[in-house]
Amino acid sequence: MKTAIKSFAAALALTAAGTLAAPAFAASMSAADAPDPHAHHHHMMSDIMRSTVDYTAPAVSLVRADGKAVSLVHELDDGRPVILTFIYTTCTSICPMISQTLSQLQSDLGSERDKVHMMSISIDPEQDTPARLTEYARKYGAGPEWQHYTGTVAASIETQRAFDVYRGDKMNHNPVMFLRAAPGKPWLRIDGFATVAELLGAYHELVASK
Ligand SMILES: [Cu+2]
Repeated sequence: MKTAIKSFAAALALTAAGTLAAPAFAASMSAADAPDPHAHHHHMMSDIMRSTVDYTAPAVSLVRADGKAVSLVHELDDGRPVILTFIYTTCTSICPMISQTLSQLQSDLGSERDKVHMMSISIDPEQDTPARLTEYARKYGAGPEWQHYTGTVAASIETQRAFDVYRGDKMNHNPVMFLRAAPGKPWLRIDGFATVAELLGAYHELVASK
């Protein structure tokens, strides 16, 4: 499953970069998928893996895109449901899709968006200065409920490790989203490219069961 997601993400990355045409992408799928002309669409919809996990956020300080030094735990535990992900601004494959999904999610949440806290933490903090993150946030139309964070390399790695997303090199990262209804509740981890509808559904489920 993990391997399937990884190779799919890699193929998608190449497609997004325009270096692989659609037929090559189809050829990269397994033989079983090959006859299905909608193979990649099918995978877009279903290749996610949901798990419920108990992660403990480390006591690290991060720097928010507004330049303020903040405690990660404090940012997570302000009482609002949290939707958390990890990105870096120069990524040309996975992160633009994740950020576009979150951007659309904001719109689809409607008035509920004021009750949620969306957090994107940089896995490339040396490049991703607060100014860069501010520009990135603007590019995706991030509202006041969607914050971007950077900090020291050590703080970023410690955070990535705590959420089991650290893969050594930023180029090896995978698409993943974390949702939590309230402080003290477990996290719902969604590996793969969750659609806006899937995220919205998961969010409503979590909040309803709070
Ligand atoms: Cu990325």
